[in-house]
Amino acid sequence: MNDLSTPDFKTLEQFIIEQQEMSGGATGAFSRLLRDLSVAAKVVNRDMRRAGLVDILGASGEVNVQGEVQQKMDALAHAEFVRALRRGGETCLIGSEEHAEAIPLDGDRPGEDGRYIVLLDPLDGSSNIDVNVSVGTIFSVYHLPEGAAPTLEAALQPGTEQVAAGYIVYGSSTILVYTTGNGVNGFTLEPSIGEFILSHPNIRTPETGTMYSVNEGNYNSFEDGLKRWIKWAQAEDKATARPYTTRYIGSFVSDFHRNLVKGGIYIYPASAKSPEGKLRLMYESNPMAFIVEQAGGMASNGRGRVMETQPTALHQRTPLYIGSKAMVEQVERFLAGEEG
Ligand code: P6P
Repeated sequence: MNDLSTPDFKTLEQFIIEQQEMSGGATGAFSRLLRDLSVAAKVVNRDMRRAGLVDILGASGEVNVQGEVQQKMDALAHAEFVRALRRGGETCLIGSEEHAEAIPLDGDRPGEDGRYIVLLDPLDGSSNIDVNVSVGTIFSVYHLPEGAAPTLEAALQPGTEQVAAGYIVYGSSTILVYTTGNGVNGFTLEPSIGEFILSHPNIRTPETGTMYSVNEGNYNSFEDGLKRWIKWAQAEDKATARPYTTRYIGSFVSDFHRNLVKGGIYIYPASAKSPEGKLRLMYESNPMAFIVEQAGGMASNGRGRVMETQPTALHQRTPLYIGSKAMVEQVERFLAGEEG
């Protein structure tokens, strides 16, 4: 007996198959890759929810390539995504924040090596886990170029070449948001049936906003244009809804998701502590840039489009100004000395 009280819903799997059927000639490999990522996300979500109960909190004592003390959940999340992608057989190479080198995967189906490259921040913001602040996974997908070997060189493609990008935020709900270049859609995990359900169809980010996310503790070493913009945002002016509101969680995926839905800008600029910025280009900035552009927003390194950066290293960093288009454009004008 169908429980008519349950509102009709569409699962991520159904959505992926619909998208596949709309893209003529699709082999299903890409759909299987997205499924592999969603399965790993469910496992990481399960472990995240237990983190407080099972001894997987706190630092593993290892340091990752960034020199950051690796949280145990970081290591577990990395292992889970690698396991799921290796098992799925659609991926030939992984680049991960938690691993110094790119990781080649031999397809589990001999002779059918995967055609996709996946770049991954398995658990961004993991230093927040011990204090129960939401964290997230970020992924970026490229094709292996025709005739190329699955090496780091094949992975170092500009963000404009991405075929998909997404994130999972493990917050009050667990939400998976992704794009394949045809808009942005969000799915909320329904734990009672273990399915991601379409909850945020065709996300469009507001053209502007009144929230900004930046670590103002580094203010003194910001470049002048950014200092002037921050003071502009803090000035009293009812006509432009100022002063703006600061919201900075210290977890990029969470700040990004809030700004995507409500409007706002996230800024991690170059500073004395982080001369190249802190956010990584390949598996944080580029995937979020793809998503925000597909939702009508903008992502800049302060001087130009982040996704047009030609990468030279897997873990390279970039200054990042990302969110509502009008806000990013205005900060760029302040940085160029054309406003303020
Ligand atoms: P800070 C987490 O380590 C992270 O990469 C982002 O998730 C977050 O926005 C940023 O760093 C926080 O860095 O220097 O402000 O503590």
